[in-house]
Amino acid sequence: GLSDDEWHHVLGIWAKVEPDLSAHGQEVIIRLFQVHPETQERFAKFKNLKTIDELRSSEEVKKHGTTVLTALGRILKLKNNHEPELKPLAESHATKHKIPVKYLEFICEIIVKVIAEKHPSDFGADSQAAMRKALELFRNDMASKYKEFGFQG
Ligand code: HE5
Repeated sequence: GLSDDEWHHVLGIWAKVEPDLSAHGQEVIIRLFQVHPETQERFAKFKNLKTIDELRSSEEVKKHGTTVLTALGRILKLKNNHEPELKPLAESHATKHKIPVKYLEFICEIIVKVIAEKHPSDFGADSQAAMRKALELFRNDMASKYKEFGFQG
Protein backbone atom coordinates (compact mmCIF):
# COMPACT_ATOMS: atom_id res chain seq x y z
CA GLY A 1 0.00 0.00 0.00
CA LEU A 2 0.86 3.69 0.12
CA SER A 3 1.97 5.66 3.18
CA ASP A 4 -0.24 8.36 4.72
CA ASP A 5 2.03 10.93 3.15
CA GLU A 6 1.66 9.37 -0.30
CA TRP A 7 -2.14 9.26 0.03
CA HIS A 8 -2.05 12.87 1.10
CA HIS A 9 -0.30 13.74 -2.18
CA VAL A 10 -2.73 11.63 -4.22
CA LEU A 11 -5.86 13.11 -2.66
CA GLY A 12 -4.42 16.61 -2.73
CA ILE A 13 -3.98 16.59 -6.49
CA TRP A 14 -7.29 14.79 -6.97
CA ALA A 15 -9.00 17.68 -5.18
CA LYS A 16 -7.63 19.94 -7.94
CA VAL A 17 -8.87 17.59 -10.65
CA GLU A 18 -12.39 17.15 -9.28
CA PRO A 19 -13.87 20.62 -9.90
CA ASP A 20 -13.36 20.01 -13.63
CA LEU A 21 -13.66 16.26 -13.84
CA SER A 22 -15.44 16.24 -17.19
CA ALA A 23 -12.73 18.27 -18.98
CA HIS A 24 -10.05 15.99 -17.55
CA GLY A 25 -12.06 12.90 -18.43
CA GLN A 26 -12.73 14.06 -21.98
CA GLU A 27 -9.04 14.76 -22.52
CA VAL A 28 -8.05 11.37 -21.09
CA ILE A 29 -10.41 9.44 -23.39
CA ILE A 30 -9.45 11.42 -26.50
CA ARG A 31 -5.74 11.05 -25.75
CA LEU A 32 -6.19 7.31 -25.12
CA PHE A 33 -7.79 6.91 -28.56
CA GLN A 34 -5.10 8.98 -30.26
CA VAL A 35 -2.10 7.29 -28.65
CA HIS A 36 -3.59 3.76 -28.61
CA PRO A 37 -6.18 3.57 -31.42
CA GLU A 38 -6.86 -0.11 -30.68
CA THR A 39 -8.61 0.98 -27.47
CA GLN A 40 -11.22 2.95 -29.44
CA GLU A 41 -12.25 -0.28 -31.19
CA ARG A 42 -13.55 -1.55 -27.84
CA PHE A 43 -16.24 1.12 -27.77
CA ALA A 44 -19.15 0.32 -30.04
CA LYS A 45 -20.46 3.85 -29.44
CA PHE A 46 -17.23 5.63 -30.34
CA LYS A 47 -15.86 3.57 -33.21
CA ASN A 48 -17.54 5.83 -35.76
CA LEU A 49 -15.88 9.00 -34.44
CA LYS A 50 -12.98 9.46 -36.86
CA THR A 51 -11.58 12.92 -36.42
CA ILE A 52 -10.36 14.82 -33.43
CA ASP A 53 -13.18 17.35 -34.01
CA GLU A 54 -15.77 14.58 -33.89
CA LEU A 55 -14.26 13.28 -30.65
CA ARG A 56 -14.15 16.77 -29.16
CA SER A 57 -17.76 17.52 -29.97
CA SER A 58 -19.11 14.21 -28.67
CA GLU A 59 -21.10 14.63 -25.47
CA GLU A 60 -20.93 10.84 -25.05
CA VAL A 61 -17.13 10.88 -24.95
CA LYS A 62 -17.24 13.61 -22.35
CA LYS A 63 -19.81 11.72 -20.33
CA HIS A 64 -17.77 8.53 -20.43
CA GLY A 65 -14.64 10.42 -19.38
CA THR A 66 -16.56 11.72 -16.37
CA THR A 67 -17.80 8.21 -15.55
CA VAL A 68 -14.29 6.77 -15.66
CA LEU A 69 -12.72 9.48 -13.49
CA THR A 70 -15.62 9.43 -11.04
CA ALA A 71 -15.10 5.68 -10.53
CA LEU A 72 -11.36 6.13 -10.18
CA GLY A 73 -11.78 9.00 -7.69
CA ARG A 74 -14.02 6.87 -5.47
CA ILE A 75 -11.41 4.15 -5.48
CA LEU A 76 -8.54 6.53 -4.68
CA LYS A 77 -10.48 8.00 -1.76
CA LEU A 78 -10.85 4.55 -0.24
CA LYS A 79 -7.03 4.38 -0.16
CA ASN A 80 -5.83 0.88 0.62
CA ASN A 81 -9.39 -0.34 1.25
CA HIS A 82 -10.77 -0.06 -2.27
CA GLU A 83 -11.86 -3.68 -2.66
CA PRO A 84 -15.66 -3.16 -2.38
CA GLU A 85 -15.57 -0.41 -5.00
CA LEU A 86 -13.03 -2.13 -7.23
CA LYS A 87 -14.73 -5.50 -7.42
CA PRO A 88 -17.74 -4.56 -9.61
CA LEU A 89 -15.44 -2.56 -11.87
CA ALA A 90 -13.09 -5.52 -12.26
CA GLU A 91 -16.04 -7.80 -12.91
CA SER A 92 -17.50 -5.66 -15.71
CA HIS A 93 -14.11 -5.03 -17.32
CA ALA A 94 -13.16 -8.72 -17.11
CA THR A 95 -16.39 -10.40 -18.12
CA LYS A 96 -18.33 -7.84 -20.12
CA HIS A 97 -15.97 -5.30 -21.71
CA LYS A 98 -12.92 -7.63 -21.70
CA ILE A 99 -10.39 -4.84 -21.27
CA PRO A 100 -6.79 -6.15 -21.10
CA VAL A 101 -4.60 -5.02 -18.19
CA LYS A 102 -2.38 -3.43 -20.84
CA TYR A 103 -5.19 -0.97 -21.64
CA LEU A 104 -5.49 -0.12 -17.96
CA GLU A 105 -1.77 0.68 -18.02
CA PHE A 106 -2.31 2.90 -21.07
CA ILE A 107 -5.11 4.88 -19.46
CA CYS A 108 -3.27 5.26 -16.13
CA GLU A 109 -0.20 6.66 -17.90
CA ILE A 110 -2.39 9.12 -19.79
CA ILE A 111 -4.18 10.18 -16.62
CA VAL A 112 -0.82 11.14 -15.08
CA LYS A 113 0.16 13.07 -18.23
CA VAL A 114 -3.13 14.95 -18.48
CA ILE A 115 -3.01 15.96 -14.80
CA ALA A 116 0.62 17.06 -15.22
CA GLU A 117 -0.32 19.24 -18.20
CA LYS A 118 -3.32 20.82 -16.55
CA HIS A 119 -1.73 21.35 -13.12
CA PRO A 120 1.98 21.94 -13.69
CA SER A 121 2.54 23.83 -10.46
CA ASP A 122 0.48 21.53 -8.21
CA PHE A 123 1.73 18.17 -9.43
CA GLY A 124 5.39 17.97 -8.49
CA ALA A 125 7.71 14.96 -8.49
CA ASP A 126 6.50 13.62 -5.12
CA SER A 127 2.85 13.90 -6.09
CA GLN A 128 3.47 12.30 -9.47
CA ALA A 129 5.33 9.43 -7.86
CA ALA A 130 2.53 8.95 -5.31
CA MET A 131 -0.14 9.02 -8.03
CA ARG A 132 1.78 6.48 -10.11
CA LYS A 133 1.99 4.25 -7.07
CA ALA A 134 -1.75 4.56 -6.36
CA LEU A 135 -2.57 3.74 -9.99
CA GLU A 136 -0.22 0.79 -9.90
CA LEU A 137 -2.02 -0.52 -6.83
CA PHE A 138 -5.33 -0.05 -8.65
CA ARG A 139 -4.06 -1.95 -11.70
CA ASN A 140 -2.50 -4.77 -9.72
CA ASP A 141 -5.69 -5.30 -7.77
CA MET A 142 -7.77 -5.13 -10.97
CA ALA A 143 -5.44 -7.75 -12.49
CA SER A 144 -5.81 -10.15 -9.56
CA LYS A 145 -9.59 -9.71 -9.57
CA TYR A 146 -9.59 -10.33 -13.32
CA LYS A 147 -8.04 -13.74 -12.62
CA GLU A 148 -10.72 -14.49 -10.01
CA PHE A 149 -13.28 -13.77 -12.73
CA GLY A 150 -11.43 -16.10 -15.10
CA PHE A 151 -10.01 -13.40 -17.37
CA GLN A 152 -6.26 -13.56 -17.89
CA GLY A 153 -6.23 -9.91 -18.89
O1 HE5 B 1 -18.29 -1.02 -15.65
C1 HE5 B 1 -19.07 -0.15 -15.46
O2 HE5 B 1 -19.43 0.17 -14.18
C2 HE5 B 1 -18.89 -0.59 -13.11
C3 HE5 B 1 -19.68 0.63 -16.59
C4 HE5 B 1 -19.16 2.05 -16.73
C5 HE5 B 1 -17.61 2.14 -16.71
C6 HE5 B 1 -16.70 1.73 -17.74
C7 HE5 B 1 -17.07 1.16 -18.96
C8 HE5 B 1 -16.86 2.63 -15.69
C9 HE5 B 1 -17.33 3.17 -14.34
C10 HE5 B 1 -15.48 2.53 -16.10
N1 HE5 B 1 -15.41 1.99 -17.36
C11 HE5 B 1 -14.39 2.91 -15.32
C12 HE5 B 1 -13.07 2.72 -15.64
C13 HE5 B 1 -11.98 3.11 -14.66
C14 HE5 B 1 -10.74 2.58 -15.32
C15 HE5 B 1 -9.55 3.51 -15.22
N2 HE5 B 1 -12.58 2.23 -16.79
ZN1 HE5 B 1 -13.73 1.54 -18.35
N3 HE5 B 1 -14.83 0.97 -19.97
C16 HE5 B 1 -16.19 0.85 -19.99
C17 HE5 B 1 -11.22 2.20 -16.72
C18 HE5 B 1 -10.36 1.86 -17.72
C19 HE5 B 1 -10.74 1.50 -19.01
C20 HE5 B 1 -9.83 1.32 -20.08
C21 HE5 B 1 -10.58 0.98 -21.17
C22 HE5 B 1 -10.07 0.71 -22.56
N4 HE5 B 1 -12.01 1.27 -19.43
C23 HE5 B 1 -11.94 0.94 -20.75
C24 HE5 B 1 -13.03 0.59 -21.57
C25 HE5 B 1 -14.33 0.57 -21.18
C26 HE5 B 1 -15.44 0.14 -22.01
C27 HE5 B 1 -15.33 -0.39 -23.46
C28 HE5 B 1 -16.60 0.30 -21.27
C29 HE5 B 1 -18.03 -0.01 -21.69
C30 HE5 B 1 -18.54 0.81 -22.81
C31 HE5 B 1 -19.02 2.15 -22.46
O3 HE5 B 1 -19.47 2.44 -21.35
O4 HE5 B 1 -18.94 3.05 -23.46
C32 HE5 B 1 -19.38 4.38 -23.23
